[in-house]
Amino acid sequence: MKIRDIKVFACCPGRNFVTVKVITDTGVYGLGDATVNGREMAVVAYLEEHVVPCLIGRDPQAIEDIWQYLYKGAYWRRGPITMAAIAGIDMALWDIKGKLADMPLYQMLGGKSRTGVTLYAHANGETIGDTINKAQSQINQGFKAVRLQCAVPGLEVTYGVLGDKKDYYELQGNRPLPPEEQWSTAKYFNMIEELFCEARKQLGPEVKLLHDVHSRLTPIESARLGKLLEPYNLFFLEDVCIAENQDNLQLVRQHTTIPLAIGETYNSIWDCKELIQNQSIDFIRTAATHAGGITAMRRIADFASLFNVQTAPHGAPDLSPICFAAHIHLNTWTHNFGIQEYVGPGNEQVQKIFSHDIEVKDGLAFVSEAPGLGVDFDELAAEPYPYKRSYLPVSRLEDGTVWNW
Ligand code: KDG
Ligand code: MG
Repeated sequence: MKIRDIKVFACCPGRNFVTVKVITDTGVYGLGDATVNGREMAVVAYLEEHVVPCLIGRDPQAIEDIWQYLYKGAYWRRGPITMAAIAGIDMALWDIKGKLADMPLYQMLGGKSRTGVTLYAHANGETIGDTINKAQSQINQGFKAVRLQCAVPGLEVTYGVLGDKKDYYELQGNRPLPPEEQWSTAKYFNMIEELFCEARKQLGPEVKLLHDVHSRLTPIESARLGKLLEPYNLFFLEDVCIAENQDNLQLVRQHTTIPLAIGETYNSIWDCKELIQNQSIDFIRTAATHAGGITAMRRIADFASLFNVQTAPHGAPDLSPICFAAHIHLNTWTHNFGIQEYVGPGNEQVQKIFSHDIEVKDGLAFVSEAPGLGVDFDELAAEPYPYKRSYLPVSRLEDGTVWNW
């Protein structure tokens, strides 16, 4: 069996997705997600110019060899673009293997560790009351875990909450240049404790509450936040400070027992290694699309299990339903799985282009029994929605200093 062709699609049914389709000489094909938000076409070029020509004619069943060939063989290892390109191919090859074996991916990984995958929903509000109402409505729909993000009074736009009240916080139409947003740590601290204090009072002790700081704080401010929020029993605090200097997390750890989650921007097991083996975190948030595919996620999960770190894959809307499907398989298998981020099934066009039968009920996702990943991509349905240039926002302090977004 040989790889006959590899097609790379960039489409924008409301937001951009890069989809890889590996086609074999038997007609069996596999799909992968290679989306890097705001840098999509860099991955397309990397794949089309540097990866696809090397893979035509190869055995699609040699997943490990192809993974190592693309990783070690490039000389330039790691980085978001390289690893997303590898991930797109790797997912597609696992999809093909599952179709050939007539088995869903989770079975090939080792079978079920659980029946359903716990999801956390989002509640993004303009005020504390608004955020809590939105969380209540997620709880009413059956979610047992909700991430709370609230607008910071005095700032026009806050991460997770759009001033213009659109559905989500990033791509909104075709923005020619990155939008700029303001950040004030002092203003944030004036709001954040009350949000969780009120949420616990009104939502009760059972619901799992989470929060994403999106790397806005310094390590010592992070430690302060951890201590402030400890009484409200968060499930985890995410990206409390920047991820590059991993000693930051040790400093936070010395001051607080709040569970810490990090890793959505990490590209490889090497980015997670110190944090996991030093037990500086409780949850590793790598995504299949950004950390090198299923082959890499499997390795990260197993490594994390040695140190009691659980997996909590990133699940923002810039990861396509192909990645979501891969995560549901991985999470069904991974014994040390913690929780999966979930922002809903996407708009009508997304659902039409990427079809699957993953059931979401009572805050749990139930894996597809279809062979491979169990998701399909409708090329014709994607055609009317070509790629649109779009960027994540850039953050500045009130005095104009560029900050972490
Ligand atoms: O592309 C970046 C987004 O996916 C990110 O901002 C979302 O932090 C995020 C999250 O936890 O969903
Ligand atoms: Mg995040």
